[in-house]
Amino acid sequence: MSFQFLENSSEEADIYEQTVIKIVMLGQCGTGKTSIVNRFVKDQFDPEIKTTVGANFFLRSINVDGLNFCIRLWDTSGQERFNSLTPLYYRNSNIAILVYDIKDITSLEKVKYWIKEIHNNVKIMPFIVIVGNKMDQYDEKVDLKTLNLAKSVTEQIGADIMHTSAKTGEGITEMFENITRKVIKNRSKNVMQKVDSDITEKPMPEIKKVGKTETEKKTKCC
Ligand SMILES: Nc1nc2c(ncn2[C@@H]2O[C@H](COP(=O)(O)OP(=O)(O)OP(=O)(O)O)[C@@H](O)[C@H]2O)c(=O)[nH]1
Ligand SMILES: [Mg+2]
Repeated sequence: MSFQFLENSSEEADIYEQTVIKIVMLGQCGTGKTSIVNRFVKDQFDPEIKTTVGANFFLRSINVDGLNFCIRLWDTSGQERFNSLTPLYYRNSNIAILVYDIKDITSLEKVKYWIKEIHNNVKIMPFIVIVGNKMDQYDEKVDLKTLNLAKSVTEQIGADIMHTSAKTGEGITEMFENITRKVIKNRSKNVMQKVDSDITEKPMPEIKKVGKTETEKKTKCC
């Protein structure tokens, strides 16, 4: 597990002054959670990216409709051996982004799993957003069934659905802007708080700079 901060220290200082939106990324191994975060935070895509070990923490500021927000992201591992740690990250979140792979219908099972899991373990449900990633590979003939199934899961729980490609960047900024608007609309003490009271959260694992993600070989994924 590691904490990752922006390289630019003045930007880092600024975001402590802003209102924080706490987001957790959940989903099956290999669906592209870390790639989505990397595209959003660093505007990068690494086709050789390694599987996440435990969870990594990211901060980024975002300006939506003229207002500044601090997005605080926990990117969790999809590996089952880390599932027991995951409540630490989703319990305190405003938004849970559940990522599925549009090329892999079985990744929707994990989406359903996390919906149940969160529902059973929190007092106040975060907003759930289901994100179908890898849209650059979308082929209607093959993938429409998966998309329709994802839509029906989404409708059943009254969540939002969005589609992205971490590879091309399609839909990534829009997705984070939309979920920020969603939180603003439902502003309350429960869903928003200042980052300075929040950042002291314990336990405090080692701090690393962006780009030195604690990872292991992709072959060990799931
Ligand atoms: N074509 C394409 N490949 C993607 C996209 N997003 C991620 N990938 C690839 O999918 C694989 C898995 O991506 P990760 O970001 O590591 O997935 P993850 O969900 O973080 O996986 P874990 O950390 O193991 O849970 C990598 O080979 C990525 O390069 C995308 O939008 N399009
Ligand atoms: Mg990852």
